[in-house]
Amino acid sequence: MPQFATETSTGGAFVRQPNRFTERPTPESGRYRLVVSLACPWAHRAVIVRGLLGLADVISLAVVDPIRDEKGWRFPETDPVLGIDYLSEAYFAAAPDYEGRVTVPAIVDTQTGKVVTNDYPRITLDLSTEWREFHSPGAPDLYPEQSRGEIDALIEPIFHNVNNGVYKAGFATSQEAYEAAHAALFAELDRLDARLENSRYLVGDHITEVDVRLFTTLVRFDAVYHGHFKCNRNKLAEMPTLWAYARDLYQTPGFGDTVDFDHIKRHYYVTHDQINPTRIVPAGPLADLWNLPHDRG
Ligand SMILES: N[C@@H](CCC(=O)N[C@@H](CS)C(=O)NCC(=O)O)C(=O)O
Repeated sequence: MPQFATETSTGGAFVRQPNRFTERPTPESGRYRLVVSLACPWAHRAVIVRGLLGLADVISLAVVDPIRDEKGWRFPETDPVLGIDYLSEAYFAAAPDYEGRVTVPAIVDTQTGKVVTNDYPRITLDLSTEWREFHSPGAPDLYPEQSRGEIDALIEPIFHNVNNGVYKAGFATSQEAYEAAHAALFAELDRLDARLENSRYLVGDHITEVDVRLFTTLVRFDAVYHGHFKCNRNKLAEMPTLWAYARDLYQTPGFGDTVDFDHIKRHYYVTHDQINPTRIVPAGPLADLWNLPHDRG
């Protein structure tokens, strides 16, 4: 029987499983379905990039229920396009012996019903570079060739210290592992805060892939990571530059309109029994704060 293990811990330190499905879909309009949870920061990247590039009519979107049950990610109703109730069905269609975790985001081939890729870092880069012929006119270049070195150099520490860093803090089962993750996280946020004092975005004058990747963690920070994952040296709202930067992105079309705080909070607080056994979902913070003026630009 396949296991639906949640994130694992080794020696007290959180270890993320490698992505199993790494095929790269050949771009074709109407063929693929992007399956996401609006709670998930890795899936959220793909939702934002798909929207910014104008691919909404090219790749359809399916949103799972934010609470995984014992069979994993479930569609609120049988998915009208794929005709399945659980995302795992698309994984097993591709690999009947699959024993890894069934994760979002996943791209499913609507012709075969099989998952093609759950390789989340590749998915967004491919949407930018391989799906260009389907981008809407005037779509932003989120991964411009001349800036790739700089973008990649930032993606790396942001992944380890921030995107995955919050999970390392939250899922640590030893004090040392937690403290190491917490320290690395805030050291990185301090560096980013300083970097953003003199520039609106992380690289150049335009939004790029790395802004999207940082945003999906920042937008969850005060609602979830600060309390639930104990990332609490301070709140995002107490780091003026980073907080204004995050609000600036939030107020940019294609960002804030993809954020679902209800899914985000219910997923984390209800799903991680070891961390929050009561499953109480906190009432705050106020989502309205995200619409405060940011004075950047
Ligand atoms: N596929 C990646 C990243 C995506 C990921 O972790 N997604 C989470 C939601 S945020 C998920 O689907 N978890 C399902 C599970 O652990 O069973 C991984 O395995 O590390």
